[in-house]
Amino acid sequence: MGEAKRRLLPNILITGTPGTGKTTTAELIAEQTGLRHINVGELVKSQQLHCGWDEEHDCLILDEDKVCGALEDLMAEGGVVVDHHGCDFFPERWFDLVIVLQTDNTLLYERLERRGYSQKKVSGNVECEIMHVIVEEARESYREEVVQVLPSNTVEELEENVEKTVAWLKQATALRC
Ligand code: DAT
Repeated sequence: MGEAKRRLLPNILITGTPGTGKTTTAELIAEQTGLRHINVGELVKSQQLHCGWDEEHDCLILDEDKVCGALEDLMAEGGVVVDHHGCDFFPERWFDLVIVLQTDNTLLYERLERRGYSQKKVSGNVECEIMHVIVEEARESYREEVVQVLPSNTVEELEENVEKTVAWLKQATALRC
């Protein structure tokens, strides 16, 4: 039996370019389902799971091995919703559902400017969204049936994405019992 079947509850990854709504979506899913939310960026900061500062991209350099080591036991247990802007370094076996959020360029630009990012960082991230970098990364890293690409432009779409995920979780959990 695979590891995914042994977990009592499924694990979900919410990924996408910064600003697409990963944390907001993951928090709502956790609130409505009781799943444990892990924001990888916060975990990296609080547990020092990095190897310094990337001057060019204006962000911490993740120590991917340390991040995976810190999450392994929790992921084996199941019932976790992880949010992170990258997805290719996690073990594929960890996730039963991978959601990639997408946002229109203009909206994303505004959200990132509001966040106080530098012009360079805003443009870099918007370009990443235009090039579908994270969608491609998810499709290369996980089985096709596990990956769902969802729009995240409006509050209505946010609510719909949460609803769909909660419904998916109910069904997946019922199948496991
Ligand atoms: P991320 O975790 O992907 O960086 P976030 O959850 O912090 O993104 O959201 C960035 C901002 O955009 C925040 O102010 C909440 C808002 N937001 C997120 N998803 C949205 C949506 N679908 N519609 C409108 N605003 C949204």
